[in-house]
Amino acid sequence: MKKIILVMGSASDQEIVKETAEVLKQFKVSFEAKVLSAHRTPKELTKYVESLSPKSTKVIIAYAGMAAALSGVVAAHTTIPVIGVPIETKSLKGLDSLLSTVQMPGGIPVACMAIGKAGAKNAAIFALEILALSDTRIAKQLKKYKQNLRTAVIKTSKIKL
Ligand code: RP5
Repeated sequence: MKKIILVMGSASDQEIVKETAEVLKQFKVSFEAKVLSAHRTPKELTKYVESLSPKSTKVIIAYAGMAAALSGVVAAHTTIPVIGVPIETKSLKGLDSLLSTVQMPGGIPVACMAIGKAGAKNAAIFALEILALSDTRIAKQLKKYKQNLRTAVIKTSKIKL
């Protein structure tokens, strides 16, 4: 079983999930991706999450839009840390997904990221930061990644308007 699992509520979420996948590939960390819905396939979702062992899987990232129950339901069935990514929606611009993901009751935490692409990218970085606690290769890569972000901003800091 992979250390990082990506679960999306619908195949229609995959464009956003790809943002996470790209970062993980860049860091050469493998992952498994699944489409499972809290509302449409509740039994299959439960069975899958219960099959994951904290001995091998270290982080689960869940992506869902609208009444986004997915990350919370995943968290309800495991002690593996769960990161939630709210998907942007047409009607409410993802505010619906954000509130459904972030407003978890006490005892069942979900680490909620930003709505959409930035959230999906940050989910990858956050998952890597968790792995880096016991993996020096990833820790070194993350340090370099943040240094590169800093350098990129410094390059553009002298701005003429
Ligand atoms: C959620 O409902 C999914 O995560 C998706 O973001 C949203 C809409 O799903 P589709 O109707 O496009 O399958 O469960």
